Amino acid sequence: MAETKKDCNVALFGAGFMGRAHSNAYLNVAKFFDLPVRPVMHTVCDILGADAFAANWGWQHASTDWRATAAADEVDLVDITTPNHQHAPVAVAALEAGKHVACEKPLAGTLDDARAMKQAADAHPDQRTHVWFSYRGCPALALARKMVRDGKIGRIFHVRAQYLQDWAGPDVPLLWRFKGTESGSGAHGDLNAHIVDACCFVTGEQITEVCGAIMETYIKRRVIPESEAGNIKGATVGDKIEYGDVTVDDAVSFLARLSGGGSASFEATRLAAGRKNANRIEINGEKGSLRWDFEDMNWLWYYNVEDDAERAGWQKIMCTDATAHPYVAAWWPDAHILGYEHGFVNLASTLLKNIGGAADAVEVPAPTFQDAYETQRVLEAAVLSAQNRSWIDLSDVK
Ligand code: SOE
Repeated sequence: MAETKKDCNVALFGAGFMGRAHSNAYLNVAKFFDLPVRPVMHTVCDILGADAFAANWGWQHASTDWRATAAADEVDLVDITTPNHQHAPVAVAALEAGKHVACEKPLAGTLDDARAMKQAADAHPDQRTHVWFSYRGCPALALARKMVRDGKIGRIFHVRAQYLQDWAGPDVPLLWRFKGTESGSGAHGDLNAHIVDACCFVTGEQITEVCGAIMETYIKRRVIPESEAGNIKGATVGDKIEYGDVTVDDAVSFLARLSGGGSASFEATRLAAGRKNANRIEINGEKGSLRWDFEDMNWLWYYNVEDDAERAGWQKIMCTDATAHPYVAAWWPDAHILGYEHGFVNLASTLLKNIGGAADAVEVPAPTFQDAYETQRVLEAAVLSAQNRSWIDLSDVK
C-alpha cells in the first residue's frame, strides 16, 4: 500500500509566460519524479484576473487579491512569476505568513528589494526559498558543473558568457520589461542574471570584482501598448498612438574577477539580430574546457588537454544518458532530447524535495534567496561600474 503523501498546496502569482511554464511544471513533476509531497495546484492569483488561466491549467481557485492569497491558511507554497517590482512585497508577506516561497529570476528589480527578500528568508529559516534560474535544470549545464567539481578541467582561467536575444526591436511596445519602476533593469536583470548564476553554478566560484561595464539603451522611446498579453510578442497597440520613455537598458556587458583568480566576461542584449535565445557559456581550465549553448541545450562540448595530439579535439556529449546525466533518469531514453519546459519540471522536483524534507535526494541544487541575492549584488556592481566607469569590489556592494 503506497503511503499517503502530504499535500503541498501551491499558490501561483502571475498568469503570464512564466505562469504558464510553472503551471506546466506543477502539472507534470509528480508524474516523472518520486516526490516526498504531492503538489496541488490550489490558487492562481493575478491582479488582471485569472479565471480563464485557472480553468485552462487546472488551478482549483483564481484570485485577484494577492494579500489574501499570500496569507491563506491552506496555502503551503507561494510561487511568484509577476513583474519584478512585485516580487518583494509578495515574498515578504508570504514568508511572514509562514509559507515556503519560490520566485522567478531575477530575485528583484532592485538590490534594496532583493536584500529585503533575503533578510525575510533569514528571519524564517524553517521555510524554504527557491529562485527559478531555470537553466540549472538543463542536464548538460548540470553535467558541466559536475565535471568541474570532479576536476576534469582543473584550475579555472576564464569564463566567457553571453545571453543574446533579438526580440526588442523598435516596433516592440513599451512593455513592463522596459519600465524601470516595474522591471528595475532591462536585459541586465533579465539575461545577465541567468549567466552570472550559471557562472557561479558551474564553477562553484563567486565574483569578487567587476569592471569595464557598458550599459546602453539604444531604443529610447516606444509606443504605449493598449494591453500586454503576458508574453513578449502578445502586446496590442490601439488606434491612439502615444510614446513613452524606455527607462532600462537594452544591453549590458562587463568584465569580472573570479574568487579562484580567473577572469570572466558577460554580455546580455535584446538587440542581437538573429540570436533568438542564445544563452551560452564557455569555461577554460588548466586541464581542459567546457562549453554549452542553450539553443543546442542537450549537447555539452568538452576539450581535454590530455588527449594525445592525433585525436585532440572537442568532444560533443549528448547529455541524455539516464545512467550518467543529471535529471535524465526521470525522462526518456538516449537522445530523446529535452526542451525548455523540462528545465522547469526538473527544478520543480528540487523545490518539492526541499520542501518535503528530502533535500538529501536533490541531485542538483537550486538557488535560494541567498544565492540569488549574491547574483543581484553582481548585477548592481556592474551598474555602478558602468555609471562610474570604474572597478567595483563586491565587498563594497551589500
Ligand atoms: C525573456 O528575456 C525571457 O523570457 C527571460 O525572461 C527568461 O528568463 C528566459 O528563460 C527566456 O527569455
